[in-house]
Amino acid sequence: MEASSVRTSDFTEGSTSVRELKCEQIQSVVEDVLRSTQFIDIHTHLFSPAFGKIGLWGIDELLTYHYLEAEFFRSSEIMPEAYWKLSKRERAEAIWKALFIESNPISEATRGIVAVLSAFGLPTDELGLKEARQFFETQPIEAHIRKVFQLAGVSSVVMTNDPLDPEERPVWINGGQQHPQFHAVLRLDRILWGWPNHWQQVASQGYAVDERASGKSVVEVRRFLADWHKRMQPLYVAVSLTDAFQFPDDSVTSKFLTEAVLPSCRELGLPMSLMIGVRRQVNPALRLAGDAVGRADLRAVEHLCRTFPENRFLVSVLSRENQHELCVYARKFSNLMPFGCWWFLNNPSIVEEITRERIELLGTSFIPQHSDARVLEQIIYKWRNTRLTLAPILTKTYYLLHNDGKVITRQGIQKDVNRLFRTNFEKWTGLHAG
Ligand code: RAT
Ligand code: ZN
Repeated sequence: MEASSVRTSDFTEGSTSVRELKCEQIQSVVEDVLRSTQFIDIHTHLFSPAFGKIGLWGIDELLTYHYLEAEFFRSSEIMPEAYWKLSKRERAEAIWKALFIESNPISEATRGIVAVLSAFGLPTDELGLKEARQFFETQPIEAHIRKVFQLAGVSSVVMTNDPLDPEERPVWINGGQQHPQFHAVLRLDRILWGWPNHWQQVASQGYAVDERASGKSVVEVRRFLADWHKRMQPLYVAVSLTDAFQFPDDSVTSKFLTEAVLPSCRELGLPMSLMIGVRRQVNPALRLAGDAVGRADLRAVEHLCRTFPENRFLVSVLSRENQHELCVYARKFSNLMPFGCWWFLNNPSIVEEITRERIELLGTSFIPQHSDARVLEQIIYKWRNTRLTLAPILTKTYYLLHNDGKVITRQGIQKDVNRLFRTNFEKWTGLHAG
């Protein structure tokens, strides 16, 4: 990389003295800033200890992650029907054998297991599973969480909290959770697209709703949201939507979004997160691993951002083909915050492509990544990989800027990394720094 100059000098900015970086210093400073900055993980499926056994952690949970189950069926003779009859331990053993002993774990999800084991100094060879079980069984959960967060370089994580989940609901009803490193999110899939199968649950909580979402249903859903807002103190409201999502149309989803959820978000000051592009259960035999992806019509996002300028939207799209449009829409609507490289996109080659494009079109006004972790220790490898992928992208960005004639400083790089991985989210949600 040619730099236009190799000037280096100290100067003052406000009252602080800053040092201009030489071109050849940029890479190591970028790496150091990424390493030392604590990120906020804005979307996970993790739970604080208050939720008991629904908070997943340890080697058997790591091995039976649905990303690995999908890969397992490609490398094993065991058919899904037989697999689901096995116990969790037996499933983990089958996956360990097929993906780690009989094959080299070179895929993104399998490499993640290797990285987690080695982060704890555990063997990654044949003995790995046995030793890992012994190790994880003896970890006290609170101290283990602290260690995992420290290894992952995250200060806090955002959960996914469904008020209609029968396992979660009792925890919230009995006082909820106060863990400072776990933030709540009000997830509304069962209401926004699963209404025909779930309205009775809302009714059984004392709200006058009906199957057709008619009569007092809208007003009552707003009352439901206000009550759950009080209980959970969520940072935002969220829903995952299929590639067929349209807005506006004559569905219950459109009706509830327009008349209940978005007005409540405005009143309560909450952003709305839309994760768009899943094709649910293309292979139901694989259960959670049976979902796929489809290209969505992002005119729905255009309509939402234009029609509701006072709502803030956090948007992640699953299809690679939708990424460019999402960036263009973000240039049109300042109430749209693109975030994350989700699920099938969370691979270095695709993260690189998407992140470069976002920087080129949006500067630092987006949130590059979330982990989507379902098992606690996954945040270690997911954030490690994000930092590894981001370092050359940011380095190249500052090389180019340096060549254009701008003075590059550590402080400037730190400000950008803070904005990408912390303050965009803090400002959007009102989360206080810390
Ligand atoms: O990435 C995943 O684990 C998916 O199964 C989904 O949970 C997705 O992240 C979602 O939040 O709907
Ligand atoms: Zn998720």
